[in-house]
Amino acid sequence: MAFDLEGLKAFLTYILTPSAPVFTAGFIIVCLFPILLHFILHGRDPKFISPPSVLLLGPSGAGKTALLTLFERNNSTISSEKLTTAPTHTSQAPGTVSLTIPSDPSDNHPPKKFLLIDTPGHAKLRSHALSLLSPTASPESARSKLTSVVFLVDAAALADGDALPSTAAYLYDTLLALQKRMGAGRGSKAPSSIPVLVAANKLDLFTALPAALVKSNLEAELGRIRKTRSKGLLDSGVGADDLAAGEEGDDWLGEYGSEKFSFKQMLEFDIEVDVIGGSTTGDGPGAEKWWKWIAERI
Ligand SMILES: Nc1nc2c(ncn2[C@@H]2O[C@H](COP(=O)(O)OP(=O)(O)OP(=O)(O)O)[C@@H](O)[C@H]2O)c(=O)[nH]1
Ligand SMILES: [Mg+2]
Repeated sequence: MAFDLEGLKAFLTYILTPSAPVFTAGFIIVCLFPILLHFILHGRDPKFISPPSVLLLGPSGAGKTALLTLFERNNSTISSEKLTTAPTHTSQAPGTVSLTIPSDPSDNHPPKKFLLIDTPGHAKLRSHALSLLSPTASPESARSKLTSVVFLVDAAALADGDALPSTAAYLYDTLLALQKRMGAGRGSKAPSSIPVLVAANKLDLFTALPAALVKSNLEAELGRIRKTRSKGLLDSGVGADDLAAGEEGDDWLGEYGSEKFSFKQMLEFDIEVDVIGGSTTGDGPGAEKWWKWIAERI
C-alpha cells in the first residue's frame, strides 16, 4: 500500500511538473479526443450525422443541374448552404446542396432537411452514381440515408426517338441496381425501399412528349432491353433451366419471365416508380410536383 502511494506520488509529481514530454502527451490527447469522439458517434448512427439524401440521376443534358439550381434558388429564402463545390472540375464532380422542406401547418411536422445530390450524366461517369445504389455502398455514402431517386429524362429529346435507347439503358441499370439491392437484403434485415421518380423534363417545349407517352415509351424500350440482355445470357451458354433454377435471371428486371415490362412490376421488389412531367425553365408546368413528390418521401 505504502509502495503504491509512493508510486502514485511520483507519477503525480511527474505529470504535474511542466516538461516537454508531458506537454506533448497532453497536447496530443486534447487534440485527438474530439476527433475520436466524432468518428465513434458519426460512424454509428447515420441519422445523427447527416440528413437523408435524394439522388439525381439521368442522361447528360436532361436538366439535373438545372433542377438542382432551381430548387436551391427557391429554397434560398428558407435556408440553403452549399456543401460541396468542386472548383477544379465542376462539370464532372457531383454537387450536393442542402435543402429544407418548410414546416407544414396542416400536419404539424417541423422543417425537414435533406441533401440533393447531383451526378454527371455522361456515360463514362455514371459508375460512381450507380455504386451509391448498391447494397455494399461505401460507408461514406451510407452515412446519409438515401430516401429516393429522381431520374430525369429529356422529354423533348425522347420525342425524336434517338435518345430513347440510351436513356432507357441508363434507367434499366438504375432500376436493376435497386432491384438487386432489395434482393441482397433477403434473409437479413430488409433494406428500406427507395422509390423512383422518373421526371419527364422540358415540357415547356412544344416538341416534348407528354408524361404518359414518356412512360409508355420507356416501358416498351426497357422491355426490349430486357429481352436483348437475357438473350445475351442464353447465347453465352447459360441454359434457360439454369437461369430459372439458379440465379433466377440475375439481370432480369421486373417480373421474371413476363412478356412485357411495366413499372408496376417493380412493386414486387417494393420499388415504387412514378412518372411525372415538369420543367425547370421556360413557361412550362414547373417543378412543383416533383418537389412535392420528394417532400412526401423524406
Ligand atoms: N427548355 C428547357 N430547357 C431545359 C430545361 N431544363 C434544363 N434545360 C436545359 O438543358 C440543358 C442541360 O441541362 P443541365 O442541367 O446542364 O443537364 P444535366 O442533366 O445536368 O447534364 P450533365 O451534367 O451533362 O449530366 C441546359 O441548357 C438547360 O438550360 C427545361 O425544363 N426546359
Ligand atoms: Mg449537370
